[in-house]
Amino acid sequence: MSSDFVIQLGPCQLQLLKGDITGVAVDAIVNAANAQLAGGGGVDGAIHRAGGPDIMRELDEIRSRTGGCETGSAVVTSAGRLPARFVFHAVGPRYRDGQHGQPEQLASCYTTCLTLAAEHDVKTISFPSISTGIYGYPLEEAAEIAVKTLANWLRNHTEPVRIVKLVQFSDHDHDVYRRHAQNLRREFASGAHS
Ligand code: AR6
Repeated sequence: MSSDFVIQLGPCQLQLLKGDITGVAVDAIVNAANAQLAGGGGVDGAIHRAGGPDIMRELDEIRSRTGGCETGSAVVTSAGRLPARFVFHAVGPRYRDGQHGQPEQLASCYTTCLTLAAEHDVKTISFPSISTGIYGYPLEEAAEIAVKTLANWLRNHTEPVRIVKLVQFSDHDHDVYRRHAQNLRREFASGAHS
């Protein structure tokens, strides 16, 4: 699956792709998990189906040690049969009203995973559209948070991450992400962020 939209940020690229994240080869795949780390539907179900049972066995062990994972944070497992070394299981906020820290929690999913990437020498990482399925976060708001948070992080921290792939599952989602990424590219070109 090739990327049809790229923002170059110094040595790093932010790419947009449409398709199934479980088929995209990277060092780390980000999952949209729940606080119980219990598996579920959506991309979480797809990752466990494609990756096999080892991933849940590792999550069982993490859950018995820590009780789960806070919203806005993430835990690391190996990737089983997926074309990756790691899965970062990020817990996005369940949308209520866009208040009560939900935008910050969503942004924190992205920055936490990039921090984990740096700790695990991850050069390529893929993200689904966290919280915008079962958790009901409005796509427009979530896409803006995802694109801006990732681009700002990449502009300030380069090593070791080189390529961030944002993977949308539908044409509609892909169009919305493209629009937000195009806006951002225009802002960078006009120097608004320099
Ligand atoms: N590849 C890429 N994106 C996908 C795929 C896939 N194979 N499958 C779904 N998506 P969701 P959430 C998109 O619901 O909103 C689970 O039960 C999907 O179209 O997977 O964060 C967890 O266990 C949507 O755009 O995650 C939690 O309980 C995006 O992935 C809860 O759902 C996220 O949708 C988390 O809900």
